[in-house]
Order: sequence, then C-alpha cells, then structure tokens
Amino acid sequence: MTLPLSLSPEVASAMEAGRPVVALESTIITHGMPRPRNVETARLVEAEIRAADAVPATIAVLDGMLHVGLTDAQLDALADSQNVAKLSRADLAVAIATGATGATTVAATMIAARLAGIEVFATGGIGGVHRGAESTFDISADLRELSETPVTVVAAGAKAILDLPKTWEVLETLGVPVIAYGQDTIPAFWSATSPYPAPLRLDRARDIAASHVMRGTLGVPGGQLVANPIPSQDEIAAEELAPVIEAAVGEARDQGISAKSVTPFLLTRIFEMTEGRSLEANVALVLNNARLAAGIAHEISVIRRESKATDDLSL
Ligand code: PSU
Ligand code: MN
Repeated sequence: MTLPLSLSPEVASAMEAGRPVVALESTIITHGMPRPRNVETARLVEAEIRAADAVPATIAVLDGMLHVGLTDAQLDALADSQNVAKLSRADLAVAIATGATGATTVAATMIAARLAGIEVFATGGIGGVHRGAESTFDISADLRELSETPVTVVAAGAKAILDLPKTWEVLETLGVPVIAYGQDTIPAFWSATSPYPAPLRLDRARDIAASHVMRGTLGVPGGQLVANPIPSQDEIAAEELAPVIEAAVGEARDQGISAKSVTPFLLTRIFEMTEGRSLEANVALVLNNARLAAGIAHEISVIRRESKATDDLSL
C-alpha cells in the first residue's frame, strides 16, 4: 500500500537540496490556541523560520493525505474548522486510511517528519505525565514517540499543567535526552526556570546538532528533547501561575474531563483565568523555539554536507 504523503513544492525542493527544514505541528493551531491568534501565530512561526533562512513544514492530515508543508489556504481552512480531530500516534493510520482530516500532535508530527526526512521540529510544549496520573494513567504518547523516532524536538519543556517531575522521570526511563538550552534547570513552559535540574545542558546549536547526528550513528533509536527557556521578558513567574494551574486542574477533575480533552481544556481555562496573558507567553515561546530549531537544522545540514564530502573523497 502506498503512503499518501504530500510534500509542498517548497519543502520538496528544500529536502532535495539538503537545505534546513523545520517541521511544525498543527494541534497547537486547532486545539492549543483560540482563533484568530492560532492562525496568526502559525504564520508568524513560519515567517520566523524563513527569516532564519530555513523552510517551515507545517504538518496535518487533510482528506486522508498526510501533508508536509501547507499552503496558506490549507492552513486557514484547518485553523477555521470546528471540531477537527486531534491525531496522535494511535490515530494517524486510521485517519489516513479513512480519508479523514485532523491536526497532528507532537507524536504524530514526529512520525510524519521522519517519513519526509525532516530531522528538527519546533513546538510550544510537549505532552507528558498528567497530574493525578497515578489514578488516571494519563501519559502522553509524545513521550514514547521521543524514544522511538529520530527527530529533535525544540520545546519550552513540557507544559506546566503536567506533573513535571514525573514527566522527566519517564523520559529518563525511556532513554530520551532532555537537553536544557543555555541554563542548568529545565524550563517550565510559561516560566523560564524551574526547581528541576536539567539532566543535560548544551549552549550551542552546533552541539545539539552533533548530538542528534551521533545518536543516529550509534544506532540508538529515538530523538532528543531540547528544552528552550522562554525569553525572560515574556515569562509568567511560576509562583504566579501555580494557583491558576491548580484551579484549572481541579475543575478538569470535577467535570470529569479525560483523555484527549484534558490538555485543550486546561490551556483554555488558564487562558481565561490569566486574561490572555498565558497566550501571549505561549506565542513568544513558540517563536523562540522556531528560531533555535532553525539554527539546529542549519547545523545538521552542515554536518550532513561535511560527512558526505568526506565520504565522496574516500570513494
Ligand atoms: N504545546 C502547546 N499547545 C498544545 C500542544 C502542545 O503549546 O496544544 C499539544 C501538542 O500537540 C501535544 C499535545 O502533542 O498538546 C499533547 O496532548 P496529550 O496530552 O493529549 O497527549
Ligand atoms: Mn493524554
């Protein structure tokens, strides 16, 4: 059975030429942000990547076709549609096989990026272990995907609505490198720092790129999580956000919100309770992640070119 995979002309020619390409997810557009900021942000992120001389590849399933790189019209239509499906690892094949339309989560975007040959992906925050997971067992498929699929994901850590220490423990168990960029603690999404020491720290895109390539050379499956702190002028202090998150998590529990609905519910309530400030911070951190991801993609393309030149010489 052939895979209905469609690379946009821009992405296809960049891949062909070995130019840096950065994958982008679509669940953040459909389920992570309210309209019209969702589509505005999606465009700003793409522009940020182009400004850094790389090519953005926003990923979604449209009528059963796995699209890598969307036209403006496709992006608009997706951002405008109500009740679009949220596709993770479990749903992707069913959606494609049945001609459905849906937005891809971090896990599904990683799978699509790998199929297209894209090695770097920028988002806001990955999914993780939810608070209360000891009774709900709610652990995002994003974590296992990071341990299996060789894509470097640049995020501002995991969303602070989660049980962060448990999220870091699971990633350690799964053998996923959690690399804080330029600081010693793991950032906490809307806040630049946290009490949690980073298992790994790198200060240069070049080193992150080299580590990504080396993991593949070692034959160790999986990717890397680069935890990039939100710029300090854009952050919301963790102390200020803690009671808001507590309240939102309590409401989700009382209302019996479960499974795929938990993350969108919490993000919406926190947006309402902070009168939109959480969204402004979210937009800022995604843009910041896009810039770093473009830098890493550049460095990976340089390393790939150098090693190809060495191979050609030795032939
Ligand atoms: N980051 C954001 N906003 C989001 C998400 C991430 O800033 O909406 C999405 C991602 O697509 C991530 C998903 O993969 O939330 C996690 O959902 P769940 O907890 O149901 O696995
Ligand atoms: Mn979940």
